Amino acid sequence: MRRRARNGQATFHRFHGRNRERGDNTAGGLEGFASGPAHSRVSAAQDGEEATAVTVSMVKGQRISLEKPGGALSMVRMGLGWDAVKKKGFFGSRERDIDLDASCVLFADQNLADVVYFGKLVSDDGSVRHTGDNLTGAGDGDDESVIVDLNRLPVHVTSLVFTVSSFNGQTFNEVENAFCRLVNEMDGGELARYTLTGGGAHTAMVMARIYRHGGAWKMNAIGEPCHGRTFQDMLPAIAAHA
Ligand SMILES: [Ca+2]
Repeated sequence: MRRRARNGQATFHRFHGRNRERGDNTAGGLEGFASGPAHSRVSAAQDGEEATAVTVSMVKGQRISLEKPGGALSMVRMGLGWDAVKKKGFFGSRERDIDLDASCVLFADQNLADVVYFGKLVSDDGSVRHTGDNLTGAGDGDDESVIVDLNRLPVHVTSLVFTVSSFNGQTFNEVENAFCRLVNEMDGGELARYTLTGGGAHTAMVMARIYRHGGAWKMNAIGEPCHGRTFQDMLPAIAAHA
């Protein structure tokens, strides 16, 4: 779904010409990641589907391997969801729609390679696809998703950083139940989930990264608050996690 109210979308494609800056605090704050899952639970997967039997509930900074027992992952979906905080008022509780936008920034080492977001739903090579803009956060489950065909991803792409940003500048104090979760798109099994807690005066978050590591894929729960209404505003913060 496109929103005509968003003027200047075409200019976003100019990011290819931007300076490819890298934050100088690249590793800062990432060293203390947890060594194991916060907890695991058994999902509704049927007997025998070992690969999808466990969801890892990730904590901020945690890294996990995404290797499946018995075979590599081929297609994954990063689903992002949120709800608007319900505010109690004179006429009862009400909620104001909040339009968060999921973006996925592709990096080749530290260089920006491509981006997928509401204004560009498919990566140049077709391997990364955004399922479309959600303007309100209404409903349960994933509000916006990015599907990644890991096998089709060019070999020079080394990491994908997933962000959410608040298009109308509303802060995370107006957001609740925000999460991202990585799903095996082939069977629907949830591989990992990272839930945000607390609000905050920020308007954007670097949520997570999936990256190549020794020929395998890993996921890193980042959870770094930042500011920006689009991924462009957040590029220095995003690049620090490339
Ligand atoms: Ca949106």
